[in-house]
Amino acid sequence: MQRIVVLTGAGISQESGLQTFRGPDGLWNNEHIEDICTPEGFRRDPLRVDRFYNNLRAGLTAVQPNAAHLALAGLEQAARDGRWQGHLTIITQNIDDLHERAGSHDVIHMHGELLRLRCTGCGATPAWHGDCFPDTPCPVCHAPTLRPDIVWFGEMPYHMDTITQRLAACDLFVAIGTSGVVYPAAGFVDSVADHADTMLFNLEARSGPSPFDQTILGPATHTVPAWTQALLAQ
Ligand code: BJW
Repeated sequence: MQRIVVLTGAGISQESGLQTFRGPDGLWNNEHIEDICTPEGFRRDPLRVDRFYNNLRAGLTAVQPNAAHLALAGLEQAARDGRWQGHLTIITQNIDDLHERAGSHDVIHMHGELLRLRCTGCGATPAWHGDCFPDTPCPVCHAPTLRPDIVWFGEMPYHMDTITQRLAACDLFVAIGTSGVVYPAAGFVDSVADHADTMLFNLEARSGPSPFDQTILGPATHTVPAWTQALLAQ
């Protein structure tokens, strides 16, 4: 039985129409990261941060999963049907819901989810599809203490125990559409090097020596379906 862990980044959703973070058309070209993506930025100006994520949340309704998301969901389905003797875990750094909408079930959102809020008062994490503002009451405790349920810089990513276990048990680690600059995700490839093969699917080569055994360059909507089809044909 093959155990595959796939780590996805913003690049897998780029062809669905969502901006990546870095790069020429990156989401952060018009924002200072520290104003938006840190607990300090939210404390300084919660309205600005709420508006930033309200815009992203509204934009999610206009996009659809692409062929790369669908290919990964197809691989998971093939395992359930017995057409593929393996197990696939998706660890995503993305805050969108495109893996789930493509039909994937085993998805770990290590950086949180755009379609959830978190109450810093009572700890509730309600599903949320509309706007949120600093005076929006928590649906559970009614206090105005909601924030985006997103992991900002300096905060501990979610589900690290499960992630560590899945990485330790995998025999193939695949990263798709991620620049490899944000830790701890950027270190996963090194953590599996002694027991798993490693592959990177990315639009462009990263600078410097690669920690991956194999790198496949090109748009994820082409390269990822080609890879899953080859796996299923074995
Ligand atoms: C395509 C494509 C196509 C495009 N097809 N490919 C100094 C050294 C080392 C670490 C640190 C340090 N100082 C601070 C740290 C820690 C810090 C960190 O890593 N900082 C670095 C910037 C230096 N990390 C943290 O603070 C994390 N917490 C933490 O470390 O806690 C302590 C801890 C200790 C021990 C164990 C565990 C934890 C938290 C990080 C939170 C990140 N949150 C964000 C924002 C959430 C969403 C939002 O606000 O909107 O998550 S940051 C942002 O970057 C987002 C992403 O998930 C993350 C990664 O970005 P990603 O996905 O790689 O996107 P891009 O844009 O960078 O790259 C896209 C790639 O796709 C490119 O390569 C393209 O070529 C490619 N591509 N189109 C295929 N069609």
